[in-house]
Amino acid sequence: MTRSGLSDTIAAIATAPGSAGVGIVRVSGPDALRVADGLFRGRRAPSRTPGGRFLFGHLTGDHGEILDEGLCLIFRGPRSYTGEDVAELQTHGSPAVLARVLARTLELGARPARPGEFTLRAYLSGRLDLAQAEAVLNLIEAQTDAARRQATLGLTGALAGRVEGIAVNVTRTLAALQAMLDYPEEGVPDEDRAQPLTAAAHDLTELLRTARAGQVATRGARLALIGRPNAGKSSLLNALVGFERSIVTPLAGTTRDYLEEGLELAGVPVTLVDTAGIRDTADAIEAAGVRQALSLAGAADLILALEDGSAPREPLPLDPGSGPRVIRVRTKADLNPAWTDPGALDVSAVKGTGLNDLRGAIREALLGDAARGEAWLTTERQADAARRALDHIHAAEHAPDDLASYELEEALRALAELTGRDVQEDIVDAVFRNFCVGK
Ligand SMILES: Nc1nc2c(ncn2[C@@H]2O[C@H](COP(=O)(O)OP(=O)(O)OP(=O)(O)O)[C@@H](O)[C@H]2O)c(=O)[nH]1
Ligand SMILES: [Mg+2]
Repeated sequence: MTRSGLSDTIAAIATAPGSAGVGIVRVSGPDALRVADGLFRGRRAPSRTPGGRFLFGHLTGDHGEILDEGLCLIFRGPRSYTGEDVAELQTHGSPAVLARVLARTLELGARPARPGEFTLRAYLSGRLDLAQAEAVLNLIEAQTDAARRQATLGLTGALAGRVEGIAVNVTRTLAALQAMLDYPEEGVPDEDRAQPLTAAAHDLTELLRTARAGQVATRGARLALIGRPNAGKSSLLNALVGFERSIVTPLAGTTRDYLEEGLELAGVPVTLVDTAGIRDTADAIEAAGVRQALSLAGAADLILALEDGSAPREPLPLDPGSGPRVIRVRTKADLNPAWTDPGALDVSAVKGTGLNDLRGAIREALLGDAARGEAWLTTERQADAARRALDHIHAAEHAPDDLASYELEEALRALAELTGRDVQEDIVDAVFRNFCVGK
């Protein structure tokens, strides 16, 4: 996508494919209202109607024949989504009608919009910062309430506000450093340099902590159920999803292949992965399942490590420390305990006890403090910029003054990138390419 051609007028069907009650063709650009004039018959011509109004009338074909009854919403730049003149033609949501109306706008001089081009124009006209544009994308794609909430927060510019606060502190330190270099005889107190920088590093670390949670809320998380044979993994999966998804028998080694089931847990899209029980075995099929289980555990966002609470304890070969976080679950809590562990959650899949505590622990492990925080980092691009800014700040903390200035300027550049005030064209293009046409 190029910056050129912003002076032309673009059009696209803005609503999802398929039949619906209402469908919208969106037209944006200097000729948007004139294009609308060409196909909309109402009490007034769209180009003679003030912004913020709508007209009721008919959408017509090239011979004036009526295609559908509908509305024309008129926005005049800069007070529109794109910052340009915009006409939104609302018809009944018939794919045939929408296709004809779109074709008409193209005959009248508009060109087909590229994916994300409406939002790109909003960004280029300064209506949205890049983080807000990403929030639009996340909002369109939000399948769950947690994802929707985050995207809405992003839309308000809350993230930009948080980043701005960090940038202010970096700038203060940079100013102090520069004063020192320019007027060495004046003497700038050390705390004027160090303190704002410590605050900036702290805030940035907090913000980075939200990155994983933000991605989890948007994209979902994979949870691997890991344990010895007969620990109750399949039973727990069934209890959490609410139906008999996985085969349960009293025989150890029932599950061999892994299987997945999606559900929403506390507003987060979660994929539960049931795996083969881990043990040494001569059976080649089961051994393959065990290897698979261990590799699924390593790739998961969170591991539920299940141990049978009614049988002698056998430690699981999961290395603590590295790898995904682990929630320990003591299963079969309805039976006589063979052991107890305050670090494990007592759950009975058969009786259904402990399931709510488990759901709470999962939510806490996935979203953590971020669930209570304000704006999150929701894309890898944002997290990467935040990480680089923090690296430069840390480097500045230990560098001589002239080098520190350089590091802080780099940190500010990374922070500006985070909200998109200073980003290279190819990054902007990559962000907008993910949009669908009409957004
Ligand atoms: N009393 C009681 N029995 C349970 C509970 N959960 C599982 N069981 C029993 O334990 C046995 C094994 O359960 P599964 O869910 O198949 O265990 P698994 O970990 O999937 O076993 P594999 O697939 O063989 O690795 C079955 O007979 C279950 O009925 C529980 O909470 N309470
Ligand atoms: Mg099983």
